[in-house]
Amino acid sequence: MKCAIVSLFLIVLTGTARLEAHAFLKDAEPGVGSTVQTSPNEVRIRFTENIEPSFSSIQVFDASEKEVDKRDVHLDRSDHALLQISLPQLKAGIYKVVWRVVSVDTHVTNGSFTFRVNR
Ligand SMILES: [Cu+2]
Repeated sequence: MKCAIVSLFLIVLTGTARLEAHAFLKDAEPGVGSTVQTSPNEVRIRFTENIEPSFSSIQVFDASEKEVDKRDVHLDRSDHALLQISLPQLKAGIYKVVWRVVSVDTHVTNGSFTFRVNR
């Protein structure tokens, strides 16, 4: 009987874990690992969950690790799963995007990717 209760408990736990929704990167612009021919005006990342903007960030670094974004990270007005940050005119090169977000369920996730500007 004790064993059955433990098993049931495990099933419930597993079920909960599967239903839990964390914010992961769904798609990005410029795309993950992509090459673009013109300097993008912004980096836009769409997540799988809505984002809490006050605790979320995107940073964009050039090859010398210098932050190049305009530090104005904000959510799209109508899509709260879409976080964006403005960029100045970028020179040709490889840029690294580092994101760290808190979804509305308060879970923290982070990641990074690169894109290349070919001009
Ligand atoms: Cu979550």
